[in-house]
Parts: sequence; C-alpha cells; structure tokens
Amino acid sequence: MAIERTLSIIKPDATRRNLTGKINAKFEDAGLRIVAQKRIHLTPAQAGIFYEVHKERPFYGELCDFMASEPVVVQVLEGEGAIAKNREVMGATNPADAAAGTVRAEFAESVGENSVHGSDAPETAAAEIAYFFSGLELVG
Ligand code: DAT
Ligand code: MG
Repeated sequence: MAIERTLSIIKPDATRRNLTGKINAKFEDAGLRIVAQKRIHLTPAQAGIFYEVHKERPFYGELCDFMASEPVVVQVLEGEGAIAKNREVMGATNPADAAAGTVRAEFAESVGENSVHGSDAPETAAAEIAYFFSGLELVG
C-alpha cells in the first residue's frame, strides 16, 4: 500500500464541543500524520463549492449552512493507505451505523452533524487538498 494524503475536516459540531484534540488523537493513534492543519470559517458559498457533488440531494442547503455555522479545522492526513484508513477511523456516515471506537460512533450528533469529513478516493483527495491548501503549506 502506498503512502497517500487525504483531506479531513473537523466539522462545526465537533469544534464547538472542543473535540479537535480528541479526534486528532484518534488519527495519530491510527498512524495518520497531520501534515497540514488550519482553523477557518467557511462561507455558505465556499461550503457549497466543496460539497457540489451533493447539490441535487435534499439535504444540500442544510449541509452548506451547517458547515458555515461555526469554524472548522481543515487538515491533510498522510500515511499508508491514508484515504481508506481515515474512512475507517471516521466510521459510517450515520453514527447509528458507525462501528464502536470510531470518531462518529463516539462523537457525532446525527447523520447531518457527524463531526468529520474525509476524502473518499485518490482523485477527490487531490482536488479537496488543493481547494484548501497550497503546496507550501504541506509539510511532510
Ligand atoms: P460522508 O461524509 O461519510 O462521505 P456523504 O459523502 O454521503 O457521506 O455525505 C456528505 C455529508 O452530507 C455527510 O457527512 C452528512 C451529510 N448527509 C449525508 N446523508 C445525509 C442525510 N441523509 N441527511 C442529512 N445529511 C446527510
Ligand atoms: Mg463523502
């Protein structure tokens, strides 16, 4: 398995509850290295571009408003098979379905407010990292 990078977001429901450190500990315990990280406050339009793939879904407006409701922490995680590994650490989209010990099982409030985002494939990881970070900000 190759060394990969993936885009992670600690969402507003988690930053509001001061969970950034606890979530980062789960990433680091799983062998994922945080090679870039910053706290930002998205506008609804910026969230809308990020989640454009979901624009036809009924929850799109609610999702964009939620992502812009409070600051988020955007980060790049690096490691062996980082994209799939991060999805494992995150757990299923709906916390009711998430395996014990995952971020979403422990911290997510609902399917909509589910604490973390993680890229789902190499192509989306590359595009999502480039949306938030310049090459100079990625310190391997
Ligand atoms: P994931 O974040 O696990 O990749 P996704 O890409 O299918 O899940 O959806 C993106 C986000 O949209 C998800 O984290 C929360 C929101 N969402 C998905 N399904 C939803 C639903 N049924 N109701 C409300 N929000 C939903
Ligand atoms: Mg997704």
